[in-house]
Amino acid sequence: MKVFEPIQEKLKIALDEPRYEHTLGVMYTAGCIAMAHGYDVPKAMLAGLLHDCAKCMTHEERLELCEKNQVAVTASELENKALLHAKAGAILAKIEYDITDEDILHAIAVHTTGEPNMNMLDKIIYIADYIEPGRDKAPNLELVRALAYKDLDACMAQILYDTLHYLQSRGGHIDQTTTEAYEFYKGYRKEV
Ligand code: DGI
Ligand code: FE
Ligand code: FE
Repeated sequence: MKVFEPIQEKLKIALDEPRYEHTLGVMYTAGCIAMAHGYDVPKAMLAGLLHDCAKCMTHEERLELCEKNQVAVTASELENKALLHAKAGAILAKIEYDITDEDILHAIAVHTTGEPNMNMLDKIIYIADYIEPGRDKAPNLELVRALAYKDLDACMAQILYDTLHYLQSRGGHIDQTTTEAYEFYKGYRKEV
């Protein structure tokens, strides 16, 4: 959409090419999921477009960004460098891309771990990130893609279940928020 072009031009410079491609995938997928559930489509697209805006900075740059904006970094985010781009992304979306909508900033902040009791935009972005067309490695992708348009909570439950299993198999530290999110959503999971 024309209104997103200035942001797209900026992101094209801030991100590497595969990440920019992924970002467009998430933008369109978030728009589609929003349509299916009667949510504000441009708002979901904008959140999708910006969700990984801090992904291609260094860990040090992300730490500095948090510090300068008085945002606390957890021990888990210090230890697991894959996590901080979500929180840093929300800060960057606000100060660098002039986003004032708190729902969009929140959806960006929680897009990696999820959290208990997410609002509709949070779920749309979390799910779009996992199922966008460029993703091909996740287990149960066909099921999760179908659920995205039918039942957001069941979809969340399945993605969190598969993500926890993946993280466990990798043997890395699992962020407490990811576990809490799964505990919240697991009751919605449909047996596969
Ligand atoms: O930024 P993307 O690659 O598009 O996707 P994302 O924001 O979901 O980040 C995925 C990465 O985050 C992946 O490397 C796994 C990691 N991750 C997600 N939850 C946890 C986690 N890593 C740790 N250590 N603990 C978690 O709970
Ligand atoms: Fe991300
Ligand atoms: Fe992403």
